[in-house]
Amino acid sequence: MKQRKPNSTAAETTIPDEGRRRFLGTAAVIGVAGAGLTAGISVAGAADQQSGTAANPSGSTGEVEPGQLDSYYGLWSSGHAGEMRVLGIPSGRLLKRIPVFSVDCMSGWGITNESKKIMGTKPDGSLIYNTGDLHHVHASYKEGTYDGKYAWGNDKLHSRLARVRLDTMECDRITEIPNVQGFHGMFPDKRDPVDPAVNSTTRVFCGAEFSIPLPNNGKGADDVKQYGSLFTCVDAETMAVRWQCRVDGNMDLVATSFDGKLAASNQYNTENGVHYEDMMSAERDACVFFHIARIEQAVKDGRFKTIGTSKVPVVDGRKAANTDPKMALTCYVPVPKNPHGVNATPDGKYFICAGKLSPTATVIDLQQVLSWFNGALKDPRDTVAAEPELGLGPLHTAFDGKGNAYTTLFLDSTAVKWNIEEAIKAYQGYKAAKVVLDRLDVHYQPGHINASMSETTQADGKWLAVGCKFSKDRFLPVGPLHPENEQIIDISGDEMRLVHETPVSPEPHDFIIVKRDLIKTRQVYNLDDFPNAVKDPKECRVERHGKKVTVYLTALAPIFGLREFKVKRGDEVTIILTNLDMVEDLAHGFGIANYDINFIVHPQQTQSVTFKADKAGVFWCYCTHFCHALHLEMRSRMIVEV
Ligand code: K7E
Ligand code: CUA
Ligand code: CA
Repeated sequence: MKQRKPNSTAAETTIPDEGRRRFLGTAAVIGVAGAGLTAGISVAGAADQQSGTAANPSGSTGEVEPGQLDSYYGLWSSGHAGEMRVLGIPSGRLLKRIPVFSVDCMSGWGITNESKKIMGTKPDGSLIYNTGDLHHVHASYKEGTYDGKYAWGNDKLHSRLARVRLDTMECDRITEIPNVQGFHGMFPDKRDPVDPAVNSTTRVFCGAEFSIPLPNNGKGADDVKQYGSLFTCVDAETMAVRWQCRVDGNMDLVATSFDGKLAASNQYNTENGVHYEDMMSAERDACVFFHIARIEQAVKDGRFKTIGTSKVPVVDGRKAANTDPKMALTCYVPVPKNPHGVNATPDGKYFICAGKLSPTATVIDLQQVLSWFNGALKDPRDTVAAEPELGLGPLHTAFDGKGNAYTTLFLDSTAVKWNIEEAIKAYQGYKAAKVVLDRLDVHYQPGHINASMSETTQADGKWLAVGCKFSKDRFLPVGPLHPENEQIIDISGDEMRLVHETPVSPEPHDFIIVKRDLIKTRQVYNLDDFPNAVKDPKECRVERHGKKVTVYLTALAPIFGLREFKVKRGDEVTIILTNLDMVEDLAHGFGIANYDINFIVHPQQTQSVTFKADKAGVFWCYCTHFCHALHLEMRSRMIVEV
């Protein structure tokens, strides 16, 4: 197998001159702000920069020259780091880490009252969870392509679904899913629901990998028959859990159809095994399909139960309860041994399940699945349109919008390009079908793979990223754990060409690559969006109600509104801090020595923290984020009196 090198030096992106000028203009304003107090600058530059997307002519190196912008946002998972990451694509440059499930001083995530409210707290005010495991990132759709509104990430560890708003690229909601463990695959609707009477907003569908006793209340641990897995539907806007559907076996990844009718999850444990060996005894497992409209009708009709203390309606999608296809909520399509990954083709016709323990990928025809649900097709296996042999350890599949699929082969350390229609012809017995078009070594053991705009109607066939689980010898060693390796591949030509690679902190799983002009970010908050904002330095003060003390503070470079404030030992202190600066990128930090508090507040934003003043003395509070030539002088004193 070959490994190809880049062969040209074509620059990747250009910014239109107009956007460029405004960008430089905004940067200059920051400099001015540094010298004094500038107000009233509206920040439109960033939106302008995002217009226009450069092509990658075949032969591009993927190199983005200094000062140039990437043409895509990569929204990356981070696994046990618990955060979402933003990479520029094709450069692979890390642009931002978005804290989601883990505490992070960069933003004060898990430290401010506002972030704690999103993350969830115990009665004593401490976080319910300090850890997470974010595997999958998917963004909101409108009419088959990204609308730039939200991105979601799952927490496999504590079964939570988080939402990140894409205008600020900050997490705004986290929902815990009841009665499941190992919440793994997740995918939002790709269009507004078919029947507006049944549901008014789009949904996010969630699979659960581990079965648990239902209810999980300390009884039934030894009775496998009481174990089950639930497929969950969450409302995209309210983030409330709408309904759940109990299945036989487990679930892994999730895909949704472009017409809003079907969702599916691959199942590797149809054996309902509790131990490792048991999960591999069957030659075939399944891809379970959900008939969404029927499930929502069943919920509406009251044909559901609830489990344990949860009020969420649970419908029965198990085989025994769904023997009549015309009434069935679920359809179990047999696919070879322990599949992993299920992906929807951008033409809306097929779901593709990768084989993992089978060297195949299974192409399932969605029209045929609907036929089965209508009683026109007897055997669910007849929904399979193709099952090409690709190589060892197929895991995930991406698309170029030209009828080709790209599948990672974990054991072969290869990405394989194959043609879907040719695979269908081969399955129908056409001997001359040319299924596999190209193979490329990747380094090493690839898991997820994705292409620019892959699972949208705008799949553009430009860039492919491969998340390699092991980098081995590719980077300077840094102790026992090597970085992972995200490899960027040009797929604009007939052959895949590796253009470069980026080491990333372990361990990302899934990611998506979104055209940059589909995401419009904002840089300055609206002061009025914060009811507790301190709108003028003159409003800075200390208010006491018994042992509860509130400190109202402003930050305006390079000065905090109070040079000092006094509280008493034993007080419960709440500090409310508003950043009155109005210029993009002019964040201030607030750290209190020996009090374990550190957060930042963005222009026109208000953040607060609450803590017990349990140590007497003088404690410097200083700006922890470089903001100004006099940043070091930007301080206040908290005096805790005995
Ligand atoms: Cu790593 Cu998407 Cu959790 Cu496959 S999953 S590799
Ligand atoms: Cu304000 Cu540094
Ligand atoms: Ca199995």
